[in-house]
Amino acid sequence: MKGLLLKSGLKSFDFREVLSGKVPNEMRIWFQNKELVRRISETAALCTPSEIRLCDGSIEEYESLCRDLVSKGVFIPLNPERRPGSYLCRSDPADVARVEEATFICSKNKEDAGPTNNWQDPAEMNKTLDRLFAGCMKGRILYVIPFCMGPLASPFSIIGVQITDSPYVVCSMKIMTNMGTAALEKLGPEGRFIPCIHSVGKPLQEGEKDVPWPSNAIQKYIVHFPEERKVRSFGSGYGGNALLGKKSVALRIASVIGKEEGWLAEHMLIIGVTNPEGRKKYIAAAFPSQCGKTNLALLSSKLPGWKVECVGDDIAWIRPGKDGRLHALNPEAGFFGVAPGTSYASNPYAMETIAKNTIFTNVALTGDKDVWWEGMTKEIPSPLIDWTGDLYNPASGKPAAQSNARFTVSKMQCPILDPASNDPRGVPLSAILFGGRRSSTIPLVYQSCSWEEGVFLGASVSSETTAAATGVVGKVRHDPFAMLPFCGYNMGDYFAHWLEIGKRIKNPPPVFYVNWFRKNAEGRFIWPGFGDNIRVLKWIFEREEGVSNYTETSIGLVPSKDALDLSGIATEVDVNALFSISSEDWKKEEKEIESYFALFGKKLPEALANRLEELKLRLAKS
Ligand code: OXD
Ligand code: MN
Repeated sequence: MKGLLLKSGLKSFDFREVLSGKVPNEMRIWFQNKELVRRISETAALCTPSEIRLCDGSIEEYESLCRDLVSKGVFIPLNPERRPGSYLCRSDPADVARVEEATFICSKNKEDAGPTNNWQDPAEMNKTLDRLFAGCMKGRILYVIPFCMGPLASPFSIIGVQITDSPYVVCSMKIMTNMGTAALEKLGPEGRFIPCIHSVGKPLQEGEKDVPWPSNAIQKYIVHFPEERKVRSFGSGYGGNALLGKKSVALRIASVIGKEEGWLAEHMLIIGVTNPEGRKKYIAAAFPSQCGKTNLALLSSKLPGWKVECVGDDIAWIRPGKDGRLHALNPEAGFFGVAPGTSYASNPYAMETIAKNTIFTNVALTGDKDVWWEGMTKEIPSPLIDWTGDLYNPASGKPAAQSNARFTVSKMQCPILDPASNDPRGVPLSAILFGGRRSSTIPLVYQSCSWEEGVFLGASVSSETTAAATGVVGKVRHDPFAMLPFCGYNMGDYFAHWLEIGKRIKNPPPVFYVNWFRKNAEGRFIWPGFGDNIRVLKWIFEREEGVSNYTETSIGLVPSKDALDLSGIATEVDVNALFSISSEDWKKEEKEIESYFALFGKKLPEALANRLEELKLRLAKS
C-alpha cells in the first residue's frame, strides 16, 4: 500500500505513513478505533483501490461528489428552476432491482438461516468473496462511510461503516443515514460497528474508460454473516443491494440482534393518525415492497379533520417499553421510494417532498430537464427521454420510466414529517397492520381477535410479486410479515419471537390485515386507495378505542354495514365486493397457508398451527 493516497476533506496524506503512526490532528477521530483502522487497511489491501477517501458527511462533500458525478456524465443535473439541487441517474439496464436469488444469510448452521433464505457455509462464502473482491477496486476510489441507523441521540441506534467504490452510494447514504463524523464520534475508540464492504465489481484496467453505471453483469452477491455481524455486497449498485444501512443492516442484521436482545426489526412504515378531536395514535404497517408503504406513510387525508403524519416509510425497530406498550423507531433518515404512480393527485405530500434536493434513478427526462414517470400526469410530455437515454416513443408500448424507478430524498423535506420522527425512544404503537397486493380473496380490512391471531395474520401474508426484486411480476407468493427477503434468521424462530414479544407486554396493540388491491371481474381496482385509505385508518383508530362497529366472520372482524365512513367519497364503491368472503376462495387460501407452514417443520410454533386449525374449523362451518 506504499504511496496509497488518503484523502479527508481537501487534505491528502500517505495512507502508509498515517498507519505507521503519523496521524495528523484533524484525522485523529478516524484512527482512534483500532477495529475501524484494521477494516480499512484489510479492505484496501484486498481490493487495491487507487485512493482512499474518508467521508465526513458534510454538505460540501456531498456537493463536491455530485459535481464530480455530473462532470463524468453519471448525474444529469435537473432544471434548477423546476427541481433545484436534484439529479437524474441512469443505471445499467441489468441492475435495476434487488437480487433475491443472490442474497445470502451465511450463519454457521444452515438451520439458523431457515428454509426461506439462501445459505452457504460462511468460510466457503468468504473464500468465494475474497476471490471476487481481490483487486476489484483497481482504478477506483475506496470511500469509507461511517453511518448511524437511528437518531444519533438514541441508545437503540446501530453504527455501521460501509466501504464502497461507488460515489452514487456515498451520496445516497448521505441522504438515507446519519453519516460521517457525527457517526464516528458516537462510535468512539472502543465502540462496535457493523462492517459493510461493497464493490460494484468492475475494476478499471490501465487507461480503461469508465461507464456511467459500473456493475458486474455476471457475479452478484449480497451476503450477510449474522454471527460475525458483517455484510459483503458485490456486483450491484442498485439501492436495495448497495445502500447497506437499509435492508442489510437495519433489517437482516438488526433482526438477528433484535432476536437476541428482545426486540423486532420490521419492514414497516410508522404513521401518527390524529382524529378531529386531536387525539393521536401511532400505527405501524408491514406491506411487501411496492405495495404502497410510502403512499400510506405520506397519506393526504380525504376525511375532513383527520390527519396523518409520517414517522418512517419502510423500516421500524419495535421494542417493548416500560409502560407495557410497544414503541417503534424509524432508523432511516430518508426515503428511497418508488416513483411510478406517484402524482399530485395520488400523493401530493410525496410530490412536495421530492420537489428539490432529490436523486432520481431510472425515471424519464422531459424536454425542460425535469423528471417524469408513468402515472405522474395524464399526458405524456413530449419530447421525453426514456430511462435508458433514448427518445421515448409512446407507441412502443414500453414504459418511459423503469417500473422500479426510485427517488432518494431526506425525510426532513417531508411536509408532514411527524415531530417524533427522530425521537430517540420511538413512538408508542396503538395498532399493527399487515397487508399485501391481492386481487381477490382478502377483504379491504379485518381485525384479529388476539396477539396470537395477529401473529398468524402476519405469518400468512401473501402478495403478488412486484418490480422491486428481479423475477416474474404479478405471481402470488408467501411473504410472511413482508419480511421474506429481509429476515436474517430462521423464519420459524422469527414467528416464535413475535409470539414471545406479545407475552412480554401488558398491552399488545390490536392487529389488522388490509388489502387495497382487490379487483372486480373486469380486472379494475374496487377501492380507490391513496387518500381514501384514511377511511380504513379511521375504523382501525376507533376499533382500538372500542368504538367502531364490527361483524364477526370466519376470518376475523370486519366493519359492520355502514361502519366504514364513506362520506364524500368521489368514486362509487361496491362495499359488498370489498368485504365479501368467499368460502371457496378461503378454503383454497387455508390449504395454501397449510402447505406453506409445512415448510417450517418443527420450527413452526404450535400456537400458529393451532390458529390454522381454528381457521379451518370456522371455514368448515361457514
Ligand atoms: C425497498 C424494498 O426498496 O422493499 O424498500 O425493495
Ligand atoms: Mn422496503
